Amino acid sequence: MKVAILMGSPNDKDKMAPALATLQELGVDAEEHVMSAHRTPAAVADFARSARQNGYAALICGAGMAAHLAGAVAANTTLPVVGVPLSGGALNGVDALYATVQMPRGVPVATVAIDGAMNAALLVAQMLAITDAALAARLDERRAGPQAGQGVQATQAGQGVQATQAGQGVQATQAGQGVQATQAGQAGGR
Ligand code: C2R
Repeated sequence: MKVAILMGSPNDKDKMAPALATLQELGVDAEEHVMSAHRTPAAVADFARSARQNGYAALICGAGMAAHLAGAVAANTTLPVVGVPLSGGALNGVDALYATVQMPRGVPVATVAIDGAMNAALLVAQMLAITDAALAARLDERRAGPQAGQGVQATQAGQGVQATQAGQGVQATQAGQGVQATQAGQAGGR
């Protein structure tokens, strides 16, 4: 079983890099491909339609602006599709968020936060771990680690030490959203 990480443009690579890095860190086989529902629609449909028979277990799709990639992929497969709206353009990702998350009934795309490539990878890994006890153990170990579930990549992106300093480190993991969020009445609010 492997995971496809699709993105609409080669210019999305940096923002999508945490998905590949996180899956590799967890020992999940993953591949990146650039394709676009707008620019290469036939390639997107072909890839999605043949994904299951080609051994993919899930598809992560990152795109910015008028982000139709995840939806176009979901239209052509019943494998799980996780969408990553990407920042950029005049609306800085809000357009991509709405385009990705607001799918019509019957064709789901599980949408993570704007630029949430790492969470997309973790969500897919958690799906695969339903039937993979060794992967589940690696996820548990990672969640219990000093990076509060954010792993090595967060540190590389400057989110490791800073998040801990802001009170979002180990305590945040233990409490879900951390002591500060609870004090502000935001725990469980979303
Ligand atoms: P370029 O930088 O290549 O012009 O792309 C890409 O994901 C990128 O964020 C600008 C933005 O257009 C996005 N794009 C989509 C799709 N294809 C490309 N949203 C799609 O299929 O949805």
